Amino acid sequence: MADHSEYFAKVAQAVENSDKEGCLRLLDEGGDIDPLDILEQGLGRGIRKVGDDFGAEIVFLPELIGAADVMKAGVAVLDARIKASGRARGSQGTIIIGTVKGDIHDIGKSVVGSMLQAHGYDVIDLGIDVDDEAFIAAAIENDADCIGMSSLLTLNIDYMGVVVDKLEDKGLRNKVKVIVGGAPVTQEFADEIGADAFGWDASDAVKKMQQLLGT
Ligand code: B1M
Repeated sequence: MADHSEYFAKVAQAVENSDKEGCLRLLDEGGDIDPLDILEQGLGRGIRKVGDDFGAEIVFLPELIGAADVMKAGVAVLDARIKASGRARGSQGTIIIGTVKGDIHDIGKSVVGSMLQAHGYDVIDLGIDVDDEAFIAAAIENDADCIGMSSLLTLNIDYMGVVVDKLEDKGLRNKVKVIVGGAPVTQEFADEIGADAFGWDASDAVKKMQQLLGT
């Protein structure tokens, strides 16, 4: 297998430098490399470094926003490649996905949605800052098999439990499965709130969905 580590390091650096033009040029050059690898080992590595530096107060919000902007532009390019790699097949199920109320991080959630779509699921992406009513209304309206919730904020993930409880109240819990994910989310947390599955990353989310829906 070819060693792309130098290439991934350059992509990561372009994100860290908020260098959108350079990043998009690199993505053009890497058309034959697995887009998920570029995402995780290139773009993802860069944005996590900026996130860590932000947490350590080495960089500040403008740098975080600049790097996120490059990341988003890069994800859009890779998204198209991920979706194009999905073979046409009958629907494997309908999934409502969104970032929960109070949280505006949308990159990871969108990647998970694209991967599920590439694997034959009908994905309805409600976007960011999604409340319980919107999740449940969309699930009913689309006769969904599953709700997927994402959050990156530690203080926010409890809201996922609110949605699970509301599904229960409405008598929908046996009909609609729930998968949760995002950096602060763990399997233990998923168990605690009564979710059916936890996805570590986009590939794991697909694997768990296949297990959940028997597809
Ligand atoms: Co924010 N942010 N941010 N941010 N940001 C984090 C999350 C943080 C860890 C940075 C830090 O301090 N080190 C920190 C959270 C701390 C905490 O609570 N643990 C943080 C903070 C504090 C904030 C603000 C509060 C900052 C402020 O305003 N003072 C603010 C939040 C406002 C709000 O939401 N109400 C904020 C804002 C922003 C930006 C707008 C600048 C930007 C987001 C842009 C956008 O999304 N359009 C941003 C970014 C980019 C980050 C970091 C740097 C990167 C996030 C990202 O896109 N990662 C992040 C640091 C970090 O993550 N290390 C940080 C790449 C993405 C591909 O990975 O989203 O983890 P990720 O998704 C993965 C997996 O988690 C998993 O699969 C994905 C693909 O592998 N996954 C799922 C995700 N969802 C899933 C769902 C599933 C299954 C798997 O099933 C449904």
